[in-house]
Amino acid sequence: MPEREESHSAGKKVSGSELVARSLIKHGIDHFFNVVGIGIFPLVDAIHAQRDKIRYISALNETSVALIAEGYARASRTPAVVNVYHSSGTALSMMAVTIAWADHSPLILMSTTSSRKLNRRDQYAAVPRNITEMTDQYVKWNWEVPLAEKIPEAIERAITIATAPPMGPVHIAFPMDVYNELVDEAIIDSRHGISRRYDKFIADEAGIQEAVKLLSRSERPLIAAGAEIGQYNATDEVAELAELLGAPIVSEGNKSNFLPCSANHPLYLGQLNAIVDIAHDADTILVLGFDFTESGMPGAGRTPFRNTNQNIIQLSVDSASIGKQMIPNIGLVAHPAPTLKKLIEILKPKRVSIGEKKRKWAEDWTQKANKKSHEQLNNRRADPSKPELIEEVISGMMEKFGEKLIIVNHATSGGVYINVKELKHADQYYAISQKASAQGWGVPAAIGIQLANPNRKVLAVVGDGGFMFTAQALYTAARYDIPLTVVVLNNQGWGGGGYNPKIKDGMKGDLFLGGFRKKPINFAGLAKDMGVASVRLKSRRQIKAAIERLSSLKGPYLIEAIINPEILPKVRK
Ligand SMILES: Cc1ncc(C[n+]2csc(CCOP(=O)(O)OP(=O)(O)O)c2C)c(N)n1
Ligand SMILES: [Mg+2]
Repeated sequence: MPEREESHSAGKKVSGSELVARSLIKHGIDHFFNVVGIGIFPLVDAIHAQRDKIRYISALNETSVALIAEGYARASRTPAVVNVYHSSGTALSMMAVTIAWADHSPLILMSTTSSRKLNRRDQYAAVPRNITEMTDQYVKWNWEVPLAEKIPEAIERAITIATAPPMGPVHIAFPMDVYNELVDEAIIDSRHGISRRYDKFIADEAGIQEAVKLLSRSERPLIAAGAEIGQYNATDEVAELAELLGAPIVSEGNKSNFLPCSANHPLYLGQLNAIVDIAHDADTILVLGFDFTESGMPGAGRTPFRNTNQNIIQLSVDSASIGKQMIPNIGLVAHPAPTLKKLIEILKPKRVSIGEKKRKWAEDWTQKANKKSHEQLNNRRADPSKPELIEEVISGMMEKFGEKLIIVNHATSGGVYINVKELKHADQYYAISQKASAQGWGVPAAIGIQLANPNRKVLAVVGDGGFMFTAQALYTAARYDIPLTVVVLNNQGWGGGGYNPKIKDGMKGDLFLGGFRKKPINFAGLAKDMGVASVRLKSRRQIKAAIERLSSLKGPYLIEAIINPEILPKVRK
């Protein structure tokens, strides 16, 4: 017998499931998200054995648990690990994978799949081919781990790839028998688990110089700052640059998954969709890690960045995004924080003049943006001089929790009631991008965001239709006393987005289950029956007490705010 094998039989053995737990801990993973099932029990036992280092979080189905993990990954900007059951569980968790792809969350999906002896047969919880094929379109990398001894390598690769800019989801699969496979400690490569990465890469200096030249000459400069700025923590740099240039800032998408600067910055005008013409009016646009969703814009299919008589400077951590949605004059591939710092450093001594004309340009657009948001809000109030109940709930929460508050916006047409301008810091706000647009994200993601921010207060604002996609996720918050607050805007169903006229359209209305008028749902009652403290708000007299009640609660809270269903679909422009 060869010498090496002899030493194996004499050496200490470790099981595949222990290797998974050990490798996760080695990489600093401190939450394990899972729904259990046949094949996964040995792994859950191994995680449980390490419960002082890794917290086990479960949910009633894989859609919820994977969305909770996505929220955790998004907010912490660190990998979140979710392990799911065979074909069906992987299919249910795919919603989170599509969102993690769109919004670049470092989600690590692990499927437990058929044992190596039985795969590709029609057997228990069968998978027709490799389960990793399910995620092929959405992940940066996937791998079905062939041997238990490869587990440390698989986990290190998954974490490294998911977190390398641009961040995004990965998928690894474990045939269920690898959890019980015993491996000799001696053959496990101890190098795994110690890789450090330095990735704050700065753009080519020649490109930065070119950008400085164009920006300092510009009379109508605009900063289109996208989610990358918030995700890679370059929000202070964006604010400083805007001030140096006298340039207004617009953010991406309908809701912006990360804010690019504090929303109360005087140069922040809100989302580009609302004032898309500013992009046509600007002479130079600095496009920073920005994804725009054309279908949500006036004149869909027509890029707001024309690239004629206009200079476009595009910066992204993702080389594949340069030129994808617009063709820039200057494309910079780099991490935004050091690159913007360098840009500021070169620009500062130049003392770019912010003359009368330039100041007026920015002021005019600020006024237009403010007017537009006032109009939108007033159109969605029964009486323009009186805030709706939900607005008062949100402002009451802002008052009570101050800078500790984090708002998760998945309110569909009710998003207009969230006054982001009241938020002092970019890290007080999360939303799903239009690129991901997936009803049901809000509540479970907010649970994950609360887990990632145990000392903050998460307030999820959701529509009643969206809430019903994943309402049972709240049971996780109830069981683990996760103290988020959820506000459900009850407008009797799918109110905006063109659904309402269809729902009201006689017989056709019966086709759309999303109108809850015929059979109203009691959201506060539903929450209460799952063990979540709740209140149904019908009048403003109840608001103060409803918010005060939070002081005595340990776990989650649901506030159902009633609104006249006619209000939200009133304006649809
Ligand atoms: C997974 C998924 N399915 C379907 C849709 C299409 N959709 C967009 S909005 C909406 C209804 C939202 O209703 P609600 O949350 O009550 O919002 P409201 O318009 O009433 O404010 C649906 C079904 C979607 N975005 N995601
Ligand atoms: Mg609704």
